[in-house]
Amino acid sequence: MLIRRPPDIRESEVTDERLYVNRRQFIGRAASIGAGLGLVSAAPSLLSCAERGDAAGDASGAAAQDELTPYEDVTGYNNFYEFGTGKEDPARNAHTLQTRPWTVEVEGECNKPGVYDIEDILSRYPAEERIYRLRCVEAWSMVIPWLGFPLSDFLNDLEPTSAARFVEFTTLYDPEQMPGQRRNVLDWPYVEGLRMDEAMHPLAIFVVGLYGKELPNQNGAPLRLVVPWKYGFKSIKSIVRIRFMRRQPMNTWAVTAPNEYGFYANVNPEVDHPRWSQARERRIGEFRKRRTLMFNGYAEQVAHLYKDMDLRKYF
Ligand SMILES: Nc1nc2c(c(=O)[nH]1)N[C@H]1C(S)=C(S)[C@@H](COP(=O)(O)O)O[C@H]1N2
Ligand SMILES: [Mo]
Repeated sequence: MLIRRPPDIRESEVTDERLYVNRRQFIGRAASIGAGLGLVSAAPSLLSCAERGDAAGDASGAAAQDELTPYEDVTGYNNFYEFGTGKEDPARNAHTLQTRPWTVEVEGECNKPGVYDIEDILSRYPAEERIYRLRCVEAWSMVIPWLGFPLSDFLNDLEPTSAARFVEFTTLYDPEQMPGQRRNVLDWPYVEGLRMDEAMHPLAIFVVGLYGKELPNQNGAPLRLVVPWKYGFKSIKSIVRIRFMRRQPMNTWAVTAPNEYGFYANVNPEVDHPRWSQARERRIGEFRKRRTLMFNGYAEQVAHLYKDMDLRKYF
């Protein structure tokens, strides 16, 4: 099949005039603080990084040799239950989400609690491209050129105290904007959490865009987490609150089905989901099944975080 690369995507195919203007503003802002993400320069760098499998790609998680999942699939086949439970629902319904104005509330065990404006976050933390695999618990996967910045950059600036052992993230709750929240399919709002050392790992990023563009609503605009060695459900979308905690937070899927979804949710081909195997996965756009890799292929970088843990117990 034809795998489309970023330079092959014509502007008119992927966006409308309004988004185009937004994107120019977004990119202009990033460029003004030195990220150099101009549209013209972004495309060739995407191509060369993906094709060369160069050092930058390897450092960002060794996914550089993988074919990128086409833009249409990344933005058209989603899990975002706030907009429906079908894979095509988010792309169809997420236009009701208003991503400006947008604030992120910070609370708990840190010296800099407060309300942070998304514009300030975007201008303070330059977005860089990271090509990561995303492995959904439902045994499909994608390879996505995210635009984001290390989660640790932001968290460190909030000065967590020594009492902070976990960090919790919460999605917007607003059934007007998120019609899926009118049904009790999940315990709203969607909540996720990480242990502090996981959150500080350089592979964990806050994402603000993909394929060189502003993040589409269905992918979790304006700010989402991406933790590439964990099942996709840990990568919480449209975040409005961050809380530093002494105790392990609850997370939505573990609340919903505690025997099926744990807190850690590390990608692990050796621990099956109670209703299906996790040994293989289907890369979206392919027909053959691939072997699922331990920690989604990031074992070299992250296995030390779990070295004394029983991964069957802490699944
Ligand atoms: N708020 C929220 N975040 C969410 C979800 C969701 O339903 N609501 N789904 C998760 C799941 S199960 C996956 S696989 C990824 C999908 O991310 P993508 O649609 O950008 O590929 O988002 C995760 N983040
Ligand atoms: Mo998922």
